[in-house]
Amino acid sequence: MAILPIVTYGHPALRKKAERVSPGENVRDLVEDMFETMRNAQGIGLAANQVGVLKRVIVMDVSPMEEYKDEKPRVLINPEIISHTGEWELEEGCLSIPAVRDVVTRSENVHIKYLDLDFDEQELEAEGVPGRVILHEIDHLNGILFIDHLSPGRRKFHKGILLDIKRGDLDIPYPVIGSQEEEVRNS
Ligand code: GNR
Ligand code: NI
Repeated sequence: MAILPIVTYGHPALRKKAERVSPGENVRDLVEDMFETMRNAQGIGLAANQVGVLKRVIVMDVSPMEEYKDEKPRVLINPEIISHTGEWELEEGCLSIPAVRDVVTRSENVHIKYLDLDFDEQELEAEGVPGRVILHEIDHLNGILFIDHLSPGRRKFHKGILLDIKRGDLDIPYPVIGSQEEEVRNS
């Protein structure tokens, strides 16, 4: 078990499309580390891109929220959206973009299929916050961040803090790898 550093805004892994996991591949250790990393950072979802691993793996646990305290932790491997309906606005945040929060409009209900840790196919219909987290995390697997859904005006509003994150000038209360470290390593 290990807490992995979370990659922050500006790191190339956040802009890459993660690859499907092939059945039989061992992702158990990765999943365990992702849960530990997510909980240490007090997040309710995490996509593998956020720990620099380009595989289509998501962990989520919304049970810290009073309204969802009975929800079980979930592992979603190779998730696919079957259908989605409705529309609602919710303020989102992202462990890779700390200190930025803004309202995003997404579908309200989402029907997905995915593989569980035993590579058995599962289906899930989610709404509310669980549905929201699923859509946020599937975006990550496709290299998309929640700020991409904001209007140009709202993005401009966050420009300063985004630059701070990229420069590594922000104090973040959990282990991270910024774009700086990546540049150093590649040079
Ligand atoms: O912890 C998180 N909270 C959250 C709140 C509203 C919408 C989405 C999220 S996911 C986020 C953790 C994260 O960055 N996952 O990628
Ligand atoms: Ni996120």
